[in-house]
Amino acid sequence: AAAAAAAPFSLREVLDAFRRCVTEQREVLLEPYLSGWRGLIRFLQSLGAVFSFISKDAVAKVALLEGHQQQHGFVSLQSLVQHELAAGPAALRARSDSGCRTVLRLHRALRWLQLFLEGLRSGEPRTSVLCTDAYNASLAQHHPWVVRKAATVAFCALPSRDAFLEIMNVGSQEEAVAMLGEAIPYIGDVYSITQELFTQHKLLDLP
Ligand code: 1PX
Repeated sequence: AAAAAAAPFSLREVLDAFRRCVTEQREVLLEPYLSGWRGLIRFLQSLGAVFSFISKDAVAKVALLEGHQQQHGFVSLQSLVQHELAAGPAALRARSDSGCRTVLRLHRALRWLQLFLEGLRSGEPRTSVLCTDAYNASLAQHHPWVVRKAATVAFCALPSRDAFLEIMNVGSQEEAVAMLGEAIPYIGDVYSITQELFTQHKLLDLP
């Protein structure tokens, strides 16, 4: 049967989306932001079923944001925040389906990504250690014990660094490491602009 082979995809294009996010006015564009997340999720799904409880949550969050984006025509994170804040901070805090609280979850995960990619680039061969350290320094403090436990168990199923650089599909190990070096600052940029935006509007602790 002519099974549709999954298009080979490179992590280069995925990470490139985060470069396209930031405008000259230092706005974060939603379209490339969500497209970057969709690519990361696809990558995570290709790592196996052990990670599906993580990818399912990420898929739901991206879908929620796509819905808000389509409904209101938001172009940037800034316009989404402006729009939701207009109802007042109390109303925003009371909503469990707000774009802001959902972005905040992805934002914290983006910090994990930044730290994890820095670790991969550094040469440490034990990806589970890299992943656990990155997680403990970012998302873990926002997760209850049972989620932390499940995440830590899943991290043990991560492929080795060599295999990881391979499946990124960017070329040789050297090329993969060089690509990471180029991409990480763009991710850092998206992270710090969002962090500033959420700090400014006191949204960093949205329940
Ligand atoms: C070369 C590297 C590429 C690797 C790509 C991997 C993309 C990872 C995408 C992870 C997105 C995780 C979003 C988590 C958001 C979150 O914190 N959700 C929790 C809170 O949500 P709520 O709506 O209830 O307030 C929710 O409880 C999440 C549950 C699932 C477990 C989350 C564990 C996150 C671990 C992060 C890293 C995993 C990637 C490992 C493989 C490389």
